[in-house]
Amino acid sequence: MRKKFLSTIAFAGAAALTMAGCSSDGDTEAPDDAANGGDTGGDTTEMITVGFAQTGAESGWRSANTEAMQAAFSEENGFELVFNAADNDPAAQISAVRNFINQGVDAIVIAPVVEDGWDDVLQEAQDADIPVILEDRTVTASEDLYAAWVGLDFKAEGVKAGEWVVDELAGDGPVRTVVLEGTTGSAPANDRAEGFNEAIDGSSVEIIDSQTGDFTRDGGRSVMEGYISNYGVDGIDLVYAHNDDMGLGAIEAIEAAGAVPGEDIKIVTIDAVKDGMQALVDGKINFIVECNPMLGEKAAELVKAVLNGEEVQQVNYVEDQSFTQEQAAEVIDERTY
Ligand code: GZL
Repeated sequence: MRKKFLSTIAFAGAAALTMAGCSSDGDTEAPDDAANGGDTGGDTTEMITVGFAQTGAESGWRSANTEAMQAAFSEENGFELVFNAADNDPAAQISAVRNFINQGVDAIVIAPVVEDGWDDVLQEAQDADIPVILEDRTVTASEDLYAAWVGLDFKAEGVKAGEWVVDELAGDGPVRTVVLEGTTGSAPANDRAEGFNEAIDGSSVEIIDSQTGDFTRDGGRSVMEGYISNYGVDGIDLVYAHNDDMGLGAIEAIEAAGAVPGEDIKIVTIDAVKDGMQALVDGKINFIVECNPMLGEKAAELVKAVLNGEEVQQVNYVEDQSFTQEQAAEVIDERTY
């Protein structure tokens, strides 16, 4: 699939220099190779065709991640990107990967919607000698079936969120907590729950309900409406949302019920995208753990290294941080997503 083409810039440049060497005043010194008919064929550049199977467009984080991937896998960086967004549908995503295999792409990058169900299609990619790089979420399939993964430590994000809650909110009385879970079966939903539960274990933080909002704002709002109808705004002390978008939906539901988000009901979320950080600055969210979506450069570096036959690290973590309301106010204007 790799296409070779003359790097037109080098060729045109050499031709221009040759012309300059023949100019009337004779003053422009063209480089020797151009002046004496040297090789001006330029170098050939191989375009790498990459099939990218994105989860969908479910959240602000996903949009930032897609933009970062498209910027990294650009033509000027030597890539031809075949992009598919699966609308959060695991079956559609696996089908998209099968299409990439049939197209004979040079490499496949996947942000897997869910952890399970990947063994067969990853084996098919390996049988077709097409390397697979995972970005963002992980899978339960054997590491032998993909070349590398780049992303964030979701469990650590859940621990950070839980530790802040214990330090800032836990005391004698119970902290009655409702959870807005990410997409069922996804690595971030599983790991952020595990990390948070570990961190609150033995404290007065009490999870009274936990349902999925599928990482979307609408999902967060409708699940929060259900919680408010079941427990009343006075029956809930804290919302732990697995991403900003569901937290922003919860804010809408809390305000519609006449309560004050960030005060009557505290909110802790994960991602730190622009809208979430603004809500944090505005006092409607109390703490955010960042999940850095800028994974494109590392993913592109891994693809090129693997195709060049270089050894690569199987697990590649990207750093992230966390923000209180005061910290968010200091940095929000300089953030890029
Ligand atoms: C996390 C990513 C999650 C984000 C959500 O790396 O997979 O999916 O936290 C996004 O906002 O929808």
